[in-house]
Amino acid sequence: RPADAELTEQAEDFLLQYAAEEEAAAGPGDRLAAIRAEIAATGTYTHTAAELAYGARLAWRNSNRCIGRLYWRSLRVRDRRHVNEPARVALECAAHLREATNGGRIRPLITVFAPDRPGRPGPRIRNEQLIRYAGYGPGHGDPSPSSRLRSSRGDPMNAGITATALALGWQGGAGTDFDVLPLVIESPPRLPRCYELPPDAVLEVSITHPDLPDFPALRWHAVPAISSMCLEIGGLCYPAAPFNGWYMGTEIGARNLADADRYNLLPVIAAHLGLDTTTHRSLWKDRALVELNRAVLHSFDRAGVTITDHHTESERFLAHIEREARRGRATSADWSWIVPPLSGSATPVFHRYYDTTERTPAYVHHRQG
Ligand code: HEM
Ligand code: NRG
Repeated sequence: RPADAELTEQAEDFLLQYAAEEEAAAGPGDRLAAIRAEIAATGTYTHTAAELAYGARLAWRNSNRCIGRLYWRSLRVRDRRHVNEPARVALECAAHLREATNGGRIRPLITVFAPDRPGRPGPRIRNEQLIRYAGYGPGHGDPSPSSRLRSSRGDPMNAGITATALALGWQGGAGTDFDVLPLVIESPPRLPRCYELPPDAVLEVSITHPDLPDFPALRWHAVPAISSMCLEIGGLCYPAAPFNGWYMGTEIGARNLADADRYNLLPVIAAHLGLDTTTHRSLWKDRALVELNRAVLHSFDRAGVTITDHHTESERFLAHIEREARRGRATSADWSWIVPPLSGSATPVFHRYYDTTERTPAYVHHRQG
């Protein structure tokens, strides 16, 4: 079958890279023969635990959009390939979050669930991240304007998954701006179901400003855990493989809370700062952005939750590129994702170009359910 030939080729590419980089790996000859036989017999093959772990780390190293790649070797891997059943996937996601959160000292971690096999797709997590806030259109819930930030509620980016959860019978949404969504998990051909995350699996940080009292009542979750990307290694696809590192402050302060189509808080912060919002020339958006980002970093630090800032992380990323080069490896990157959304030109990652070659293993966005 041509599909088998392609899979065999991708498996060989991965195995050769693994053998070349990991001294521990024996010559790949026997292993390759075994993989060829397994593919001929079953149409697929099975990674060893060590291959899986190395593949997950390589996929991080190959993530051109990620500025945090200096620590790619430190990724911890939870091998849960035997887990397929949605309720157990949900339990393992909660366990992942507890282990990753680690009381605030966040650990980069991935949990890998069952792969797609011929005629037997693996489970899928419909949520974009394990922890996300519901988004409701105008008209939902408590109409009293005093208790709300804006006319619509929550995170507009998650309106779709919120509607899905509500349609599946989710009742948990209190209607605040920060309702943690349930996991929506599906193990085809069964229909998706909702699973509420236990509160002890979700650490959140209240946002306060270091020197402005009565800052608006904001919060954000401690762990960014992307759950909608497939992990591809050697031609195999792991559709449910949630992974996390820690936040860079700008992700929250310059995008999630600031974007006009997200929490849209710059006008609120500017009013709090007493800035003139009638003219662009007061740079009220810029000043509000800086104060919001100071508040995010200050609050995570005060709560003892790992977070990085864009200046530090930019320097680390260039150190990563140099370290990789010393090992004879080129690092590709996507400038438009690497340059931080605040003070780009004040960081060293701005002032250069990057090669954009894409490599595998990789984390990839597949069809959205
Ligand atoms: C993207 C930082 C860990 C894989 C990003 C982005 C940032 C970032 C700032 C851009 C996000 C955006 O603009 O929305 C970090 C930091 C980490 C970390 C500070 C701390 C350890 C990880 C880990 C993995 C990973 C552990 C995988 C194992 C990715 C991928 C993307 C990305 C695949 C692109 C996501 C997409 O296409 O939507 N990272 N990251 N990162 N990161 Fe990292
Ligand atoms: N911007 C998204 C998160 C994307 C990935 N960022 C990380 N990943 N830091 C947000 O929620 O704001 N990570 O694995 O640490």
